[in-house]
Parts: sequence; structure tokens; C-alpha cells
Amino acid sequence: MAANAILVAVDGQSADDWVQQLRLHAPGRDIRRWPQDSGNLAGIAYACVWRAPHGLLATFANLKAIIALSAGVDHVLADPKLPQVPIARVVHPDLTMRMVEYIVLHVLLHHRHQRRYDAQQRERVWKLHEQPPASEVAVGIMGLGAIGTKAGKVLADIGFQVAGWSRTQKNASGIEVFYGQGALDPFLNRTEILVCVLPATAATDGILNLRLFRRLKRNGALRGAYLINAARGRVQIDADILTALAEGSLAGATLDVFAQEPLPASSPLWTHPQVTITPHNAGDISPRLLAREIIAQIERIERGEKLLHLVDRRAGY
Ligand code: NDP
Ligand code: OXD
Repeated sequence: MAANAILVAVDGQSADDWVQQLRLHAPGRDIRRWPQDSGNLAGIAYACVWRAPHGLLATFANLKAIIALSAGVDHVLADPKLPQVPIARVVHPDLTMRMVEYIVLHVLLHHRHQRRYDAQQRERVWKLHEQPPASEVAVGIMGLGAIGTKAGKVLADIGFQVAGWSRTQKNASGIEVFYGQGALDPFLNRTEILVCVLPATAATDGILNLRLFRRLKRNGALRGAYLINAARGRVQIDADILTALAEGSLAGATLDVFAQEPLPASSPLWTHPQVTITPHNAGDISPRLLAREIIAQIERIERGEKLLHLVDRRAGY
């Protein structure tokens, strides 16, 4: 019999949710949960994965496609035994908007001095700080894909001067576009609040480093440049963030992602007064809202159609 089972291999708590929601949208289908319910591995045709152990996918001899349950696919592409089947990732309005919420929230927390007011409240201090108009603050977004473009448009609607940086040329209304390595410095030189939503690839590893922070424009009223990294921990160098904060090339940072997650308790980032840390929750993927799309992806393959949101293995995203 031809392989047609769907396997959910998810590192974390949502595996049961995924299985339940996928079954709801494809009643009667053979949907399994790794590892306890993997069954005969030769029957597995579709693997839905989030941080599955390396080497696992290679044990499914009849695999037809890999569906990453995430926007970023670095966790899939890092598998040295990755089978040569198509890989799709998540692009969904719910995930995009959650990321946009996070980005706008943290841009505004900095822009409106909210962290300073929080500290003042603890000390019962009543003191105003200069608040520049959004139209005089330059936000720069690294990564003008599904998430970066939408976040840029919302920030531009609020009134910020928004620019984006991508690998290839883009057209996005309300956003000044810079692309390619040669345009990175001009993009940084005009950017006061830097948002990173790049994928983690060989080309972006460690890109958020001291050299880059020193090229950012410092906004006097906001006491310097600000970094928001909601991409992947691999793209930032923690020690360089600490140095940049100490020397003033960064006034502060919001970090959602880290090379090691959970961030070790020993990291000095936890207690740094200018750093805001969140536990990789900028975007959340809801099995309830996404399961229908995942089943639709599988049905596309079964109709002989191409997957949507295919990953380009060579580019790494
Ligand atoms: P997309 O693939 O739609 O966009 C990626 C963007 O990055 C594109 O504009 C691409 O350029 C650009 N890019 C890639 N490589 C380079 C490079 N070397 N130099 C310049 N630009 C580059 O991804 P999404 O917007 O859907 O997601 C972006 C990332 O956000 C994910 O890969 C993931 O790591 C992260 N993420 C984090 C979440 C969280 O909870 N913290 C949740 C969701 C996503 P081009 O347009 O030219 O291809
Ligand atoms: C993603 C994530 O990439 O949740 O979707 O980080």
C-alpha cells in the first residue's frame, strides 16, 4: 500500500494539539504523533515538524514532503541527513499579525520611553521625557518578507520613517527599500530603531554584531539606537550587544530569540537594565488556526500540485 500517513514530530508541548486539530480537519486519515505513536515508518508520507531531532526524517523511506510548523526553517535545514523532498514553511496572516504586534509594541515602548516610566513609577517619580514625533524617527527592518513588509507598513501608517533591507530588490509602498550587501551600510546609517526579522542562514549568522551596531544612527531624544531581534538567536552576538550597550552605540535592546533557548540563567542579558527579554514568543503558531492550511498543503501534493511557501534550500529560507 502506498505511504500516506502524516507524522507530527514537534519538540514541545503542542504535539497533542497539532494531532487533535489535524484529525479534526482530516477525519479518518492516518495521523500519528512522534515518538510514541510513529507506527510503521514506511507508511509515513508527510512529516510536520518543529525542531525534530536530526536524522529522524531520513528514517522515513517513503517521505513525500516536509512541512515545517514554523516560518523559519533553520531547524529543518540544519539536519545533515535531510531527505531530498520538498519543504514548505508557514506563512499565515495570524502568525504575521502576532509578529507585527510584537514589533510595533517594542518600537513604541522605546519610542515612548515606557521602560523609563516603568522605572520611575517604582520610585514614585513624576518626570516627563522629550518625545520626538514618529515622523522624525527612522525605523529600519532587516528582512522584508512576509513579516517585515507588513510590520513596515503598519509602522509607516503610525508615521515612522520606515526602510527595509532585503537580499533582492523589493517594492513596498511607504517603505524605502535597500537591498544587497552593498546597501547595508547606507541602510544602517539612517536607522535609529533596528528590527531584525531575517531568517537564520549562513549569510545572516552573527550579522547583528558590534560593527553593525556602530553604524546605526543615534537619536538624541531617544538616547541612542535601539535593537529589536525577533528573528533567530544565531543572527546576534550576545557579547557584542553587551559591548554596544556599554559604549552607547545601542541605547537598549529587545531580544526574543537566543542561540541557546531557554536563555541560560547565567546570561548577563537577563539582568541588564537596558535589555528586555521575551521567551521566543514574538510569534505564536496556533494549531487551531493553522491545521486546515497544513491539510490543504498535503491535499495539494496529492493532487499533483506544488506546495505553497516552498523553501529554497540553496538560499536557506
Ligand atoms: P521571509 O522568507 O518571508 O522573509 C525573509 C526576508 O529576509 C526576505 O525579505 C529576504 O530577502 C530577507 N533575507 C534573507 N536573507 C538575506 C540576506 N542574506 N540579506 C538580506 N536580506 C535577506 O520570512 P518571514 O518574514 O516569514 O520570517 C522571517 C523570519 O522571522 C523567519 O525566518 C524566522 O526565523 C523569524 N520568525 C521568528 C518568530 C518568533 O517567534 N520570534 C516567529 C516567526 C518568524 P528577499 O525578500 O530578497 O528574499
Ligand atoms: C517561527 C517561530 O519561525 O515560531 O515560526 O519562531
